[in-house]
Amino acid sequence: MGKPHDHLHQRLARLAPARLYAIVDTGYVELSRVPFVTEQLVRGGVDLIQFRAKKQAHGEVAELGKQMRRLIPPAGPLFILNDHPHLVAEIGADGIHVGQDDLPVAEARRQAGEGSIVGKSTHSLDQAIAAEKEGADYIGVGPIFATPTKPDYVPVGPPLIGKVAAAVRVPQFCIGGVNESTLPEVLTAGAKRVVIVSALLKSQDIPAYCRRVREQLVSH
Ligand code: TZP
Ligand code: MG
Repeated sequence: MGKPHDHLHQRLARLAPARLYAIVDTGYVELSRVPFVTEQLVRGGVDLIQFRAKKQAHGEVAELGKQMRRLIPPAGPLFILNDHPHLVAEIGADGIHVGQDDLPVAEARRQAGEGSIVGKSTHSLDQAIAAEKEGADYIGVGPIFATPTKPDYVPVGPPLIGKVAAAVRVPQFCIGGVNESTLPEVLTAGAKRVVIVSALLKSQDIPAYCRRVREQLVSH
């Protein structure tokens, strides 16, 4: 107990059954509402919460991240930071998420702490296979559909989901334009796990939205 390897092992055990991943994205959530939205996602029972603050300065990310950490119970959702691997330990997050243009997985883990989960975004079958080989603990696959949350990306479409599932073992979270209406198509394409950003953040009742999505995820 207490060694980085044990921490990672325990975190991976919590990651394995995860199905629903939410992102607190400051492009949608005013900074003053970050704590409230975090609480609502915890109440909704999401399995992972990522903090994504593309426009905030380092110090602000650290402050908000620490606030979020206090609201996310230790046995609750895994808490993943987007970018800023060197803030993971200070915040007490469980891991780091990197994109294709960010640090390699091993370097991100070294900076975040060896007990940290590392997730990576992928946008093709080749990238998905490469991310697993590189040591990513989970991957994001998308954007499945066109989405204003990531406007510059060409959607990969649902057919990629089955191809990745057949080629990769680490958990795969389908992302991009996923919401309670598009979820049936994503599940039919072979998805078991999803990330939902704007649909959750814009919902008037986040816990209820989470419950409806989980109902679909488990009953498929
Ligand atoms: N990476 C691929 S799509 C995406 C990210 C961060 C955004 C998904 O957001 P939304 O609002 O769920 O479509
Ligand atoms: Mg990044």
